[in-house]
Amino acid sequence: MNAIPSADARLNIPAHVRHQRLIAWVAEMAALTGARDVYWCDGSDEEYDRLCGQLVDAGTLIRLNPELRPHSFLARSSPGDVARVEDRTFICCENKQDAGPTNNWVAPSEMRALLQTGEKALFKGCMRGRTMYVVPFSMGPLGSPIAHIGVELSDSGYVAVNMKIMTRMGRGAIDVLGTDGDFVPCMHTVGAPLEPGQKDVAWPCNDTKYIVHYPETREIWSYGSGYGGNALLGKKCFALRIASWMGRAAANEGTPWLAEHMLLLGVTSPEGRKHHVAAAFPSACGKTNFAMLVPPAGFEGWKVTTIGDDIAWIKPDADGRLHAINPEAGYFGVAPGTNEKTNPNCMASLARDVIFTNVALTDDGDVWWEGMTDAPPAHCIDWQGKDWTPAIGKETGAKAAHPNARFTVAATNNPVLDPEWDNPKGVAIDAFIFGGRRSTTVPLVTEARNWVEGVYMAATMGSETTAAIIGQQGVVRRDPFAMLPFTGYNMSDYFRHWLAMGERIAALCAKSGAKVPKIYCVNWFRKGADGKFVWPGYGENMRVLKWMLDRVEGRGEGFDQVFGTSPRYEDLNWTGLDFPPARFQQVTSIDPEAWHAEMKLHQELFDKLAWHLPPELSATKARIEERLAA
Ligand code: SAT
Ligand code: MN
Repeated sequence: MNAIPSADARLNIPAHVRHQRLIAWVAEMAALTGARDVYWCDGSDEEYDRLCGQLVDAGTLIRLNPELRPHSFLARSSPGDVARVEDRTFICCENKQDAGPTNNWVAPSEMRALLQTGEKALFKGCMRGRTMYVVPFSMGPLGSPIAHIGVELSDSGYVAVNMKIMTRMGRGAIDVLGTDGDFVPCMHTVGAPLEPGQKDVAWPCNDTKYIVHYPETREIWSYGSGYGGNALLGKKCFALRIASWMGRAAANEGTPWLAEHMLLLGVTSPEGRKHHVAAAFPSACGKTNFAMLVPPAGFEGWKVTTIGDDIAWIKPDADGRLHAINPEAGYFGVAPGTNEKTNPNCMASLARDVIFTNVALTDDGDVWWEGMTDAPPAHCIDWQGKDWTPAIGKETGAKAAHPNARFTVAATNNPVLDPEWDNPKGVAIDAFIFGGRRSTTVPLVTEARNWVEGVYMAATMGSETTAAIIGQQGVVRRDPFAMLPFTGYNMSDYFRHWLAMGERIAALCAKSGAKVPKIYCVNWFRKGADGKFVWPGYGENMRVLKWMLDRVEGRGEGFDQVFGTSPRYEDLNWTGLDFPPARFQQVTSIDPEAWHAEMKLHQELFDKLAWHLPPELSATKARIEERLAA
């Protein structure tokens, strides 16, 4: 450890911290980064308000009109720091093959030289002139056997207050750690040191960005971005990339688990029967909307409740049931498109206590985004701080809110939060849903005939890209399990892990009488010749969900498709919706030509993932092709 002058005084270690490894690491990082001082977050409400106040003074946050949006703030990021940067995201394990062809890989020693040890290492002195916040957090209910602890060191106050909302952050996590508990160290810097006398900017960041994971030593090092999944390291970095590696590594001790990009919801029937569903969709494909779904007309008495909207950690119990927790405590959701019709529960969640990022500011001090209301405001300040009017928007194409504008809000603000959301044991999953954004080809809903076919569907999922990631939008890319940017190891090994999990739970369920979850593939996004979505989506997805749960309960009819089973028109409840059979045909039809082309894309994926690709998947593909040819 490098000695730093009067280290202990600058470290400000609170009396309740008795974890020597943690203290030593904080001291080492303070020395490496040259932070001006160290602040240990306790996670209290008083602290949150104080830090937000400081961020308002610094110009990072704007306090919204307390009458219209109480206890809420707006942040505007730098225009170059608006989404996850997948091409700057690295899995640095010893063996390149373990990261696999879907991840960027650099040898750990090389990356460490670049970030930490080399002469010009990026983290050396990176926090000069700034406070280093120590942010202890639990992913999952405090003390849950499924939960894990992380500690993020960050020079961003914005990160600290977002982590308070997104995780169980503060003193509680320190208490769980005790004197020698395990934690995942998460280093984060915006990469913008301040020289003496230099004035700060509202959103410091760096054009150079590195989002780095060392899965073998369970470390995260993030440089240069202050935005979302690049900076709130509990989320994608820990709860998906590192956790997916941990879950598979745990198979060696006989306790495998899954870390998945899935929402978790509860559905209760009018008779009071409750089921739990986990659903995987790529970023910005409506997970939050689905997790807060309001059952439509014709579904009186049905209730959908939210356990999580983005990530699930899933462990089998001794009876073979898969128990899932939401490791997060808040939602970092896409604002544009959210409104009273698409997601009234979300709008209610956002009534107060929110940090908005990159939405527009109205003249009366409230927020607005595209799709929030039918008519835009006559004038507002756009996400870049510029004047915006509908005329300017039309003329220049400028959006008032960035398409990846986000809200950060506590789960407890959600009026349909499931009572079990904080249960340390989690909820037992009855069905998995996988869905991409596809304007063609993939039908509304298909049930896999068995676990292997379900894994095939999920593995070959494609989706059109969105603003949640930097890069070209609207191009179809294969996004296996909606985990393409989040699987922290070799994708083929990930498929094997899923297949092994299926075998394991099938064996346990055979003994206990429990049921193996069913697997569904959905597509809400088919478009007609007019370029418009055919399926109304949102609350109407309940009709599809109900069919799935009928099937789970051993009722519900369907017919055999090329892959899996789909409902006929008469198998869905249409009460309250005018959706004629011809339109249903448009969203469910299988076009053999499109599917021949699709199968080629599946093969391209399999060629890319040839190393360790489970033979079951190629065999399933061959069977689908036989049916297609028949
Ligand atoms: O920025 S995040 O990674 O947290 C959001 C997303 O892409 O899903
Ligand atoms: Mn996500």
